[in-house]
Amino acid sequence: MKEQLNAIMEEALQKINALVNLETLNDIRVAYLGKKGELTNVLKSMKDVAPEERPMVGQLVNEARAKLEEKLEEKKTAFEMKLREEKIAKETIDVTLPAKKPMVGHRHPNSIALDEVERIFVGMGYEVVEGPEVEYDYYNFEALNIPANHPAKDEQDTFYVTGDILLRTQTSPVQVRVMEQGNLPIRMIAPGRVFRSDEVDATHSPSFHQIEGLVIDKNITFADLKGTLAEFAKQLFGENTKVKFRPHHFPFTEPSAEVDVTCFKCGGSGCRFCKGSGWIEILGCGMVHPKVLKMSGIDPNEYSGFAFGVGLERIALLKYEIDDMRLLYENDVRFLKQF
Ligand code: 2NM
Repeated sequence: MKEQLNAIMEEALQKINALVNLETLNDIRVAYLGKKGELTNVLKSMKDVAPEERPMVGQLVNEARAKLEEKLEEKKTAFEMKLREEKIAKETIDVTLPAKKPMVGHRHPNSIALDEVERIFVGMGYEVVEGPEVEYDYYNFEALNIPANHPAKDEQDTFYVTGDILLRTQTSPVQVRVMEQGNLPIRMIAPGRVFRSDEVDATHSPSFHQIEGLVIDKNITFADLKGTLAEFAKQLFGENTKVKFRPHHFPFTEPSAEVDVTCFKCGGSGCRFCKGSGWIEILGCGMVHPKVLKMSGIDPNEYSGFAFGVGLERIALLKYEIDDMRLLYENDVRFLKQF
């Protein structure tokens, strides 16, 4: 029995030593240590061994098994080490290669334009005030001298949440809220998102952004309005920019005007950009209607004021020469990072 065991061991160890790769290692494990393996066979023939010798033989088989397992494990570790070393030798990592840059976002043209407009007005002592996008009909229309059945209400036909709550069509309701608080004088701009029932095209969107300005103090005149907007236009479009006021009508101001600036591309001589006119329309404005002041608790005999409204997208499109408003809403980084 002992000789048989020795012979098996010698053969097994030889085979293990002769192994050339991991794949055949397991075959040897099965052949010697498996359920039908050589060592198991030896144990099975234990019945032929004299009872007093059985413990000794059992121990020998166990020692043999342990030894084979140890050798197999050694060999396995050696193969795995070798494989890893080969892999490392093959993979050359060039630590001097530039790293992959993480994708970073970019400020939206609307945000860049808004920052610019805010900087200009904050520089003139204005406060920036925000308010709710979901408004009462009262603040959005009624308090701005647009009563029920007013045709302007039809033009601005909007998104109603309930009969008297809606998505604001302008940011002037923020100004009504400030006027109601009664802390005079007021110098403010109200930037923010507004909503109108418009079809999407190159110059329209059902949701866009406005910046409305309001100044209320004693002795505020149309001359203050003109001077303020002339300065604004210069700072936004360049020192040589001139402004032109054309009479217009808004329900909340009287008198009212639309303002054009000289084309910053051609300087006013006429080009493709300004469609040959030399002028580009940028905003609406006027002297706050006495009825609007009165409704918010301000005495029009003591105080007067001016207001204006500009479209943020319109400014961004003009300033960055973007020809389609839809580009501003697609969030394509390749587009956004140009500005
Ligand atoms: C515009 C044009 C003219 C305007 C009026 C007011 C308020 F609240 F004082 F009555 N805020 N903004 C105004 C005036 C807005 O947008 C084209």
